[in-house]
Amino acid sequence: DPRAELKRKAAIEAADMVREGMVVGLGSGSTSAFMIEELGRRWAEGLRFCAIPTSERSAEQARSHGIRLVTFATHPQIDIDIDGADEVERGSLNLIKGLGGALFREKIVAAASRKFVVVVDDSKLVDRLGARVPVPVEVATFGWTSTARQLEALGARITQRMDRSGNVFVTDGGNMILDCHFGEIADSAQLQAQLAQVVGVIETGLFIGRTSEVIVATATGLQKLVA
Ligand code: DER
Repeated sequence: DPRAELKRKAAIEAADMVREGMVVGLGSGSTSAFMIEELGRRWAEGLRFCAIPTSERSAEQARSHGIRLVTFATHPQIDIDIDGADEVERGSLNLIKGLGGALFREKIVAAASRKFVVVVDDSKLVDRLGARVPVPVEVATFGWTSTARQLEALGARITQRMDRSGNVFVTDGGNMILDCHFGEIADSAQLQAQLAQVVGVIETGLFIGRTSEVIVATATGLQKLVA
């Protein structure tokens, strides 16, 4: 993946923002994996911090580096959350996340963080959310076909998220994901409000007004976008 090197550079830049003693939100996905690997290197060099992971997969990777994991029970306030995104809207820095299936815990961690830093390569930048990817929506399994009909009434074409072996994907929280294809979204804040009202919807991959800054890796270097 030629973009892997770009993602890695951006992830290292983000990892550099973690200071001694911080409580760190660990994102999920391939870019976050580079960031966790870099934090593992810094932990091995003696940097001490603690972390709250946004997925079992990220937790496993952090544990393999010996990084100290904590929970919200003891650490309700996170200093910096570093995560990837599937789309970043230019200007607003609103996001679509969740193609990795971790959006529910990712949004909880982002919402609990003083600073939410998003790390992407420039292929993720769009003029309008929805341009390239659907909005992942985490729904309760109970009554999901009825929830799906309500989402279709809002204009979504729906695909049920499946896992690699072709079974229905189950999130870390035990729920399902319906990928909602809206096409370009004119007003993502309004859509988020509408989706959140649908009974059976647990959380959506629309991250509106939450981004502190975005580190973008391009072929010619790193860019920093600030909300
Ligand atoms: O699922 C997610 O929200 C991931 O963070 C995703 O948005 C980014 O994954 P990537 O870094 O592998 O592209």
